[in-house]
Amino acid sequence: MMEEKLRSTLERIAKHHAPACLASSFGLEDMVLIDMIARHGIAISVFTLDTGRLPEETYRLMQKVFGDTKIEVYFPNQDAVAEYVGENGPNAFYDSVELRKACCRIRKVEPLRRALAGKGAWITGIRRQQSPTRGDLVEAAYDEENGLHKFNPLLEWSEKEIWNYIRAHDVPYNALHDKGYPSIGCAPCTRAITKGEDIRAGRWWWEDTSAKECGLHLKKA
Ligand code: ADX
Ligand code: SF4
Repeated sequence: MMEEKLRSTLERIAKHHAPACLASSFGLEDMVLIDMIARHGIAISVFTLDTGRLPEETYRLMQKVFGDTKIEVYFPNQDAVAEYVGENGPNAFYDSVELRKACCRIRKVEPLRRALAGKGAWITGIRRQQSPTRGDLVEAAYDEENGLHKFNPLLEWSEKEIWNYIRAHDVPYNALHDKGYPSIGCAPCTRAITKGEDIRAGRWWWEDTSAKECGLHLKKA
């Protein structure tokens, strides 16, 4: 039932908003979407933002996916990274929220702009339950910031429903999920969580909860 709805949603987006693309960080939700798109041959391209600081486990999964699905990989602007690291050092994101956001801007937000240029819509794996800041999101909206439609087709899926799909279709997933990492970003900015902690508690764990977004999904979509 949910799968049927997801399939028809993706097919509708592909048809009405071509060229449509999926933003993938190879998290569990993105793996569900990649599987759906590949299984049914839906005309949606897949891209990822390789920040250069991803965990080895993510690269291993990405390599596995490369076997069956074409992935467009976007990298940060080399000069911008060189300038930032030259001025502030490689791990300056721990020093202040400003420096952390500047790093995310260079390594994620600007490459995202390039990835979305010329596209009719983008699709994400965002779920409402992931974070209090995602409580008021909607499944489909115009993304003013990037100038195209944005779809969050898994918005109402629960973590259990995601896992059920992954297991039912034997979809590969990031090895870190079995080591206490429900939410995975860059290696230096992600840690495992302990029982009872919020699922995003391991992202930018040294910061206040209110600051914890990287800028990819800032605007109310
Ligand atoms: S983040 O804003 O905190 O980094 P999160 O990890 O929850 O985002 O992922 C939410 C969605 O954002 C993913 O399902 C994916 O669609 C997109 N996304 C996040 N990181 C990347 C990335 N590195 N490359 C492409 N898409 C990404
Ligand atoms: Fe930089 Fe950390 Fe943001 Fe990755 S998550 S872009 S390493 S600050």
